[in-house]
Amino acid sequence: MTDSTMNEIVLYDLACTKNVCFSPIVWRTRLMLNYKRISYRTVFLELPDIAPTLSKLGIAPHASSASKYEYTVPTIHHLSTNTYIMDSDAIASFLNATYPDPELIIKSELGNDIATRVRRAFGPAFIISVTPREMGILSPYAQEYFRRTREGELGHPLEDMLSDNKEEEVWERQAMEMETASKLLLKDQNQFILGAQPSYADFFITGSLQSARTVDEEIFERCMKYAGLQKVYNSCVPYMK
Ligand SMILES: N[C@@H](CCC(=O)N[C@@H](CS)C(=O)NCC(=O)O)C(=O)O
Repeated sequence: MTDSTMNEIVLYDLACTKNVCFSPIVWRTRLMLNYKRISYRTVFLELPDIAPTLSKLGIAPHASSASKYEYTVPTIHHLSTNTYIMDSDAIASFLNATYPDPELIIKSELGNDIATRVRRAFGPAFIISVTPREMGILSPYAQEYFRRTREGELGHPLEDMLSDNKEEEVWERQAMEMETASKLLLKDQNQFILGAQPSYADFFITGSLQSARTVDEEIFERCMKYAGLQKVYNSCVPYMK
């Protein structure tokens, strides 16, 4: 069974006022769907509607030991088998098993190592620069939820992250590690991290960059000064839609 437009999958994604995908995690799934040329349609959910919508579909919540939130996007509905899958890693495994061609390498020592080093280098700056600015692209309804839940986790107002030059300090503090991570991405002559074809590691990095770009173009431009990130991002542009 497919839906009326013959899509194979419904992708539950996170809504924003720009009406595009902005979650770095959903971008990983989206890039994979696009790379494998799987037809899908998107259902954008406002943050506070994720749990009520997905629970109503009969999806079991995440175990509390596995996730801060009971329900999350990305979630997919594979229409022909009527299977719902929540969690990007589980979705990636399912897509690779169900649509093996073209193959996408999800786990590899080199890919994991590089993605981890890029995350360690850029992650702290992304948290400070991106998180508070997400408020700028959420609807008032989602803003209230986002502020309440994230400030509850952080233990302070979102705006504090941008006060007292904290943002510049973290980018400066991380600069050397960022440069090292960027060089690592340039080491190989191949277009992608693991060779001539993309892998999940490329999508991990590109998803975060595209998310930052949607939240605030300046953060993205700052990242693009690192040639390694620029190379990965540009290589993945064909799979972005
Ligand atoms: N482990 C999950 C994490 C997904 C996740 O945290 N998604 C966020 C959006 S980026 C979410 O759905 N949050 C629900 C909430 O804040 O209530 C995965 O990899 O899919």
